[in-house]
Amino acid sequence: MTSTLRLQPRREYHIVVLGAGGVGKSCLTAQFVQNVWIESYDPTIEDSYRKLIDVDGRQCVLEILDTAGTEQFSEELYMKQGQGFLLVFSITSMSSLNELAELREQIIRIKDDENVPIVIVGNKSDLEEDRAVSRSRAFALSQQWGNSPYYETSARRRANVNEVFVDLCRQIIRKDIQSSQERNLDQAINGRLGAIDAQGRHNGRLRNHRKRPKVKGDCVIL
Ligand SMILES: Nc1nc2c(ncn2[C@@H]2O[C@H](COP(=O)(O)OP(=O)(O)OP(=O)(O)O)[C@@H](O)[C@H]2O)c(=O)[nH]1
Ligand SMILES: [Mg+2]
Repeated sequence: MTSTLRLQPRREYHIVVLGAGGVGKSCLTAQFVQNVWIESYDPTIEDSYRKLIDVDGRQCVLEILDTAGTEQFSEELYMKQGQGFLLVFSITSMSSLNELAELREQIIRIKDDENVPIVIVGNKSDLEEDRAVSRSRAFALSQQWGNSPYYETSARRRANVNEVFVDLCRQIIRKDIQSSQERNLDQAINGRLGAIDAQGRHNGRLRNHRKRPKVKGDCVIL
């Protein structure tokens, strides 16, 4: 029994970096993965990276997908595969913030999950003099989006870069542990039912507990 309840989380996590063109997705990713700063702007088609990190003593391999700012056909596929999403805008561009709403809706629809791990990232914080999005505006959005954490980063100065990836990774790990606990519990219950069946002693209460509600017309009988 205890062995079936032991947690065996997967250690490889898929992260997708999304946001409008030019907000700094590739620069953030390059700083995180390779510790380099890229001054030039070379629009991305699609790049992926792998990085091993330690999160609270747990070794995680991150598979990071750096996406194109412009809409791509592959979007749906990588949203399906992604377990956590960095939604990046530039603090110097209100329209880049506004573009995130649609991306978030798309993620939730495709994953069919309101609680997908997400971190909202306001990049280019070194350009304070060009700020077009106030902190309070971004915080309001983060609250509206179920308290998804909000960070301001500077890929140029390497500020808060590790933090956003680690926060996302922690959210994914939490979710991973939760779902493996649920799976194990389900297996334990099924195993118990199987054992009861094998002994020919059906326990009516347990069985009823797992019955789906009967639907008759508009009326649901629980
Ligand atoms: N000042 C400043 N400039 C930045 C920062 N991050 C990125 N940039 C600059 O912004 C431009 C675009 O950065 P990218 O990382 O290529 O942007 P992207 O989001 O990957 O763009 P697409 O691949 O087209 O979607 C580059 O010229 C970067 O040097 C930052 O934190 N501060
Ligand atoms: Mg890019």
